[in-house]
Amino acid sequence: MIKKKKTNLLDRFFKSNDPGSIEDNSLRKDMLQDTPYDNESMTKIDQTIKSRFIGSKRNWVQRLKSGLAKTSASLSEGISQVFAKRQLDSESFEDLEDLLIQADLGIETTARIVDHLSSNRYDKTISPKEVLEVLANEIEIILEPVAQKLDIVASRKPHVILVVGVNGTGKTTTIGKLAAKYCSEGRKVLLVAGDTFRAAAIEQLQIWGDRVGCEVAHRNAGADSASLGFDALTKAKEQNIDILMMDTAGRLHNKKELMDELGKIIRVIRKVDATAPHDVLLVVDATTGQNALRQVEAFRDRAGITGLIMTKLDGTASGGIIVAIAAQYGIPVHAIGVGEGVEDLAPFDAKEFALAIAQPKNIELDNSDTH
Ligand SMILES: Nc1nc2c(ncn2[C@@H]2O[C@H](COP(=O)(O)OP(=O)(O)O)[C@@H](O)[C@H]2O)c(=O)[nH]1
Ligand SMILES: [Mg+2]
Repeated sequence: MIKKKKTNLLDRFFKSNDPGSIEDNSLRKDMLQDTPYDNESMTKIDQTIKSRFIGSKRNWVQRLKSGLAKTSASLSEGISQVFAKRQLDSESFEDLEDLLIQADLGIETTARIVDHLSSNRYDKTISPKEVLEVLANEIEIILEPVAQKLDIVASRKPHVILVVGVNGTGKTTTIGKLAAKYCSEGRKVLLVAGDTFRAAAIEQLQIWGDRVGCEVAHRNAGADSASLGFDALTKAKEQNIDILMMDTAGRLHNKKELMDELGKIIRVIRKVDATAPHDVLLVVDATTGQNALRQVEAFRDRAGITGLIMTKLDGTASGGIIVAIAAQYGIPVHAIGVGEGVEDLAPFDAKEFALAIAQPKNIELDNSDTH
């Protein structure tokens, strides 16, 4: 199992380049006003701040676990049936392969897990719990390299993020959540209502802007998205904005002219800043299943995506697909959506995710009736 170097807890949840968010620092300051400044008090204060984030982290993990409960239950039930009182042989491997493929984990991941078991345990008995542990381990190894924070480079004024994806995946909501996080860190954020197809989409982003307290550049429905992007970026440069996040209309990945329009947005933005966009984020709905692979491929080829955010992992998600995407494309996964609220964007953690899919707890009770 890959051991992750433990970094500061707050750093793991929030930005790496900053010493701490404005919110954390002001909380620390408020608490210091009534407290003597010594080591013991400082430790207490830091623990209080940490517990706030541990609290929200637990909430995310619970949502993730319940979102993946269906996948994990069918995996653990299936594994219990296949491996109870049975040796590892070619027949049990085939049954395991079927289970893993059904869970959307993908061919590479399935092959990895089966290879691991066949090279180490062939002809031996194995408990369902052990199989699940191997599964969690291998999933973590696959996810670890792609679990990467979205790094905002402070010297870029602005750091430009373009958000793309098919309809209804959660692009606008995710932009709102990210904007809330960045604004709370004291960064100057400009949102761009680049989904000019529908008036409601422009309004939706404006509501998020009002809610989190940041400006939204917009035009009327039907306006040219690329030229809106050009003007917004020009304005952001003049106003020393830290982060510009541009929404785009949802488009089917197999509609050529709509995909070409994304290329146009990028070309026009580059007339203002040749290095932009610095991130092109694909928002993928975890309930989509296998279709997500085709979306990743098309948006990678046509819009040069640099990272993914997977949403709706709180629902009845088919979360295994994220493992298949990681194994096949190796594209960074920056965060996951675990609800519709402003705080429901969790950092993507390989171990947490692996354990949520392969929850060993599910079969601990059944274990007694295996060999
Ligand atoms: N349960 C859940 N719903 C989400 C999540 N992210 C977005 N949504 C919902 O999905 C729907 C579509 O979201 P929207 O941001 O408008 O998608 P867009 O068309 O890609 O911009 C809305 O009802 C959102 O509230 C999530 O992580 N979990
Ligand atoms: Mg939208």
